[in-house]
Amino acid sequence: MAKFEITKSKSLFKRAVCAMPGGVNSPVRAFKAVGGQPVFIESAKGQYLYDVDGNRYIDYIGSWGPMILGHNDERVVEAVTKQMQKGISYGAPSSLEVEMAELMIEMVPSLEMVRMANSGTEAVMSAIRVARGFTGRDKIIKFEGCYHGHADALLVKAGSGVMTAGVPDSSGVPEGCAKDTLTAEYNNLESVRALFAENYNEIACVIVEPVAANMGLVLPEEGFLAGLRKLCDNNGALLLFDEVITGFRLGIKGASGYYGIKPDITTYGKIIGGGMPVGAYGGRKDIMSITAPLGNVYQAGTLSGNPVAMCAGITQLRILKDSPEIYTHLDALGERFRQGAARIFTKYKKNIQISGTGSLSCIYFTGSEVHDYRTAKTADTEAFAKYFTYMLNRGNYFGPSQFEAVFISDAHTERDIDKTLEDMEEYFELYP
Ligand code: KE4
Repeated sequence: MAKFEITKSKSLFKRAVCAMPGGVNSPVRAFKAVGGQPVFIESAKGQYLYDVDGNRYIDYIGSWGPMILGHNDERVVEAVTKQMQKGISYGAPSSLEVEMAELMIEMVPSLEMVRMANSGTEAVMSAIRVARGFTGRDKIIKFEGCYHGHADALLVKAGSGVMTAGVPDSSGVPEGCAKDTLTAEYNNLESVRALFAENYNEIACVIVEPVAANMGLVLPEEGFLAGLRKLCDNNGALLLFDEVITGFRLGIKGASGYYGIKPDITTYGKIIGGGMPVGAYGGRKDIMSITAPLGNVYQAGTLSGNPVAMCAGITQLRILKDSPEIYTHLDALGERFRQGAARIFTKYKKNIQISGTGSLSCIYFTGSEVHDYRTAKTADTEAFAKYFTYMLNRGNYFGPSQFEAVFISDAHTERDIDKTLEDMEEYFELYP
């Protein structure tokens, strides 16, 4: 199999590892889970990434979710370029922040008030603080394998890069920070019920990825999300949907609209920034009103509501809101990918699972049906690494970890999906 020539990426990586931990600014990018080294990206357009050695890849990461329209959508670039002529950051209110908040509230029924932040981590950290402030309770419930950013209290049996690194939790998190974080099993309401019973009236909120996209891709089983809603209502706890990935991806109302469950607080990131650094949390007005300066839960950010990020996000959200056919296209491409992959696994009798919904998918190298962290962990990460490397060298750029999702954008075409499936079939032909 001819490997892509990556001479320039190699010399860049040699420098990078001297200047940055692991040579990257986010662990999963380092390719530690798949071997080899990362390629350095020179540019991106539509569904394609171009590395510094001139290799072209069909991009199935999309910057981990933000690039739902594809890279460098002209409409987003034009809006951002125009805004840049007026100023990059003010540190004072701008009309763009009002427009963004009003637009999100208009698009998502459960949102009555919104606060902007600069990352998903910041949004979740702040939302947890608001939940604790509102209920006067300290404990939270999260799910094994779900990832909610790298705030101390959330780095407990987390997914994404933590799961990829195979470290159950991060060092450097004081016992005091993690002790109030209880973990339940995804899709197991009994495990949640037990925690509520053992911690009666002490739980501020349950935080959940309504579609778990950080242990690969695990869908909520029938009744799971509704069951969480009921358990929270019966125990005076808040239900927090972490929609940093699913927000505005599973339709304009995100997962809460897709599954018809109304959370009390929702966190966002990625898509709402159009590729610029962003986060947000929002929900019921009575809850959000305890946030400073209105209430006594403090939260702040120098660049929160940054005009350039708001401009990129507003433009992207308006395109999604005005063009419902985009979601039809995303769903169809996702389905084409999953059905094509399933056909290949059957043909070659491979013990591989394919999961997904809409434009989110995951291929698990395991014979077990994956419905939670424990079953996701049965995946053969070595087998995934071999497959990943082959596909990368054929110009298909997937997340460099078995425990990340496959992201498809509106810029992808049927031809791209079919080309990727042809390469996948070739791989299993060569390596039965
Ligand atoms: P950021 O702080 O990375 O913007 O968002 C954290 C976060 C919160 N909640 C969910 C559900 C998330 O998926 C994320 C971040 N997603 C990962 C991708 N699995 C980011 C990739 C990375 O860490 O480099």
